[in-house]
Amino acid sequence: MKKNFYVIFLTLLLNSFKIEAQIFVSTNGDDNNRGTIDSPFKSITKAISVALPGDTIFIRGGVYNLSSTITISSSKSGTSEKRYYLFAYPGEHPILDFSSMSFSSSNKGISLRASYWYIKGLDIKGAGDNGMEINGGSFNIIENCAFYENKDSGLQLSNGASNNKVINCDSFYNADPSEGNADGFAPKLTVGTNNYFYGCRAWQNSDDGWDGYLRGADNVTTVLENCWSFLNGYRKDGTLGSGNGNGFKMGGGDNSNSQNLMHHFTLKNCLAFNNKAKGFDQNNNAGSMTLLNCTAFGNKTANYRITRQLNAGQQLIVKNCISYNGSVELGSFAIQEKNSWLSPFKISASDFISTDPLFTTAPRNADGGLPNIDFMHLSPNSQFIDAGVNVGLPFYGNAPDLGAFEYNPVSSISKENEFRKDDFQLFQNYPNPFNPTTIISFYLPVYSHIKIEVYNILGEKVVLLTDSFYNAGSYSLEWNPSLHRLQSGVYFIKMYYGSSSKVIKSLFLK
Ligand SMILES: [Ca+2]
Ligand SMILES: [Ca+2]
Ligand SMILES: [Ca+2]
Ligand SMILES: [Ca+2]
Repeated sequence: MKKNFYVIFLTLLLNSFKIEAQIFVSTNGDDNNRGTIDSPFKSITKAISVALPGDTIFIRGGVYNLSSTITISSSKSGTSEKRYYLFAYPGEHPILDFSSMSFSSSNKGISLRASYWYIKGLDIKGAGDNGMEINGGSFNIIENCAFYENKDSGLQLSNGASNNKVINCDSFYNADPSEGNADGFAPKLTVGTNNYFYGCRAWQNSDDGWDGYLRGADNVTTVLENCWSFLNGYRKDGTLGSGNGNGFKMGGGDNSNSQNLMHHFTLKNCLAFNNKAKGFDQNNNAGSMTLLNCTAFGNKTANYRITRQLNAGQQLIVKNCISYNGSVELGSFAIQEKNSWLSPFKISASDFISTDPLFTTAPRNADGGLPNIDFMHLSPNSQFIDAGVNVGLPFYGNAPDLGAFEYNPVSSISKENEFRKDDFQLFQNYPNPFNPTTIISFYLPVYSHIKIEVYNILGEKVVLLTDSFYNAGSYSLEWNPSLHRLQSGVYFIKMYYGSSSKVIKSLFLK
């Protein structure tokens, strides 16, 4: 009795002083426990049932085998001042495995009907429908979650869901039995307005990477920034599926959209490649579409296809975009500027450091950001560097570049070698800046022909450091620019191997 008194007293105290609680869930917990770190609950639903606005539910690592939907009802909404937090415990990796669910539209993994939740760090797999559906909820943040092997779209936004932010999430291998419905991210059908995706990846979903097809909703806006969509329409095993297979599908409606429904899309710094059908696809959207600094590569049907006339007063704006190895089909109404298919550009593989997508599914950085890889990044001599028009996005150098990846030798290169255990590596020279000599180290996973050249700031080759065959392993070269009568300044050191190359930036200070 005494203990109960204290619990009641403490609860009153917590409520009256609005002290946020931490509630813990663990695979070895028990719902009769107190929900503390030492006495965790077993089920997420139990934690949700006792949580109050401002509370944080921490999910400990491990696999949670779940067979019924976790519903967060609208009565559990927070406020802009006091969210609910549903977080992976820091440094741990909870996997919510719904694989025992049968295929059914009512078998979502998480059904988020509330607003002002912040959900972070969860894997959600195997659900009988969506991995997560935001059903009418607004102002939620979904960060660093992965949705995979669900039997409909990984993350769907429905029933007026608006003003949600989806940050650094992955959605892949989602497939419905017919293969025609499961998208990676689906702000579609009855979605609300002003939803935002940042740093997300969608790959090998049976239907589309993103899908903004409308039925019920109209005149809604979705914004995507720094998102990648690839190999949609292909199965987990890599074989061709029967779904639509578009990268970013921006709209449409029934009967080729005879209702002229509008899904206004803005895509900035987005990348679509190797999708079964189109990279950036209008799908009869009658609303405005703005594509800034996007890159499309190798999409089978078309890299860009936006040809249907828009509703009066709507605009298609395409600026600073790149298309490589695929067609561009834009209506004459498009407002275009500085795209790679326009004069005077003539695109080629040499514009890119790498066109090999090998690492695009690599693990994310520690901060949850997309992996730092050189795929479709501009090579130091590319015609597209500083060749764009100012569209209000941050840029380096004298002007914006074309494409999804602004060329920034200093930061992009220093981070570049973070996770390449099986790949060729060219390490940042040391010391740097340097005088009089510096060490250039590189690593080869296999016996290779290696050429290392140095270029000045004008892109002129000034030194050949090596051109030879090397066994697998690590090597170091010492370089003394004075021996080549070079002046102080920036030099780019470029290693060629096979048909690829890597580059680092160095600073020689005499
Ligand atoms: Ca469904
Ligand atoms: Ca479809
Ligand atoms: Ca679709
Ligand atoms: Ca630039």
